[in-house]
Amino acid sequence: MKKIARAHTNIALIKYWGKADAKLRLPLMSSLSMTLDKFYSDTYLEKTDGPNTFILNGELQSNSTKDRVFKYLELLKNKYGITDNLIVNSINHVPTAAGLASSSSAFAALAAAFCNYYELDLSKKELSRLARLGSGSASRSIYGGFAVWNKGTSDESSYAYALEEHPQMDLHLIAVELNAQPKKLSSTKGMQLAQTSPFFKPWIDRNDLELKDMESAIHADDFTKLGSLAELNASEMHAVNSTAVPGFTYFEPDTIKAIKLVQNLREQGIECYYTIDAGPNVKVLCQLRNIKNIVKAFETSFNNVNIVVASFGSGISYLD
Ligand code: 2P0
Repeated sequence: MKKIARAHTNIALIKYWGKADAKLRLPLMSSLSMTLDKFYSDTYLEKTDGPNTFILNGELQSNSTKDRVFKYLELLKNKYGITDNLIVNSINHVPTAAGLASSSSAFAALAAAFCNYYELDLSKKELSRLARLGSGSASRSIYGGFAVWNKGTSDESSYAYALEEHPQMDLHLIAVELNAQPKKLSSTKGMQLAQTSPFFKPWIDRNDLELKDMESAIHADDFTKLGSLAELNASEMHAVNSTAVPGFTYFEPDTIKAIKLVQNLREQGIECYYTIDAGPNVKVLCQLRNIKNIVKAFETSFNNVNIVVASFGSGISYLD
């Protein structure tokens, strides 16, 4: 049996930023993402006579990361009537240099490793639902290419599906790490607070329209439309953060500098768009012909910036 489950991280072009049900991780909006090739988590399980154990990148974990993994493991075990204690072995191939969160790949890989280990034979839809219970964005990492997480209204109806698993679109993502410090406000807390913004409801009301527009940009292979919509959606997410009560921001001064750089590059005819998640780092969407110039511009404008260029990654896979 192939024992390692591999899941790639994904970046939302239409963001998930609010829960309708925190326990079931049902979102307030549907989201759409691009799975990335360069960043992934490999996970496998072993039974143990000792207590549950989590080993990440070869190191025994004893912090809050471990608590979240064990809580999820208990949920999986209870759901399928399993009483074994387990060792979770994970390797995150998400370079710290990328400044990307790894919870999407981590919980997708763990869900897949568990189902694989116990030969549960779940459909991808069921696996997506299960991964969602670990971390919302993990529901989308079951698939390669473009995935949509349909918000649904219940555990059964909230899952992701593949919009296009092997897109031919000329789309690349330049992950720019401006700041390697761990974020001060978790996504879970940030998305709770965001709901106090007077602009939160108007934003949610636009979700169907933005999702439909993004899907049609993908189907039409329209990079300009895709990039503009992704940038708008990310800006809306950060606008509701800054107008929450109390307001907050994930931006650092360098984040603003990077936004301006993207705008300047665009004015010079180098087409690119930014998207930003729950942290200060910036991801730049662009086409192949502009990668070199954009990377050069970031290296010139920032000292010691870490840059990783990614494109489409695949869905869940299993390895020996
Ligand atoms: C997303 N993010 O759609 C959004 C955009 C960050 C900004 O999903 O609480 O770690 O585990 O369900 O998935 C980060 O939140 O949140 C996230 P939980 P998750 O990718």
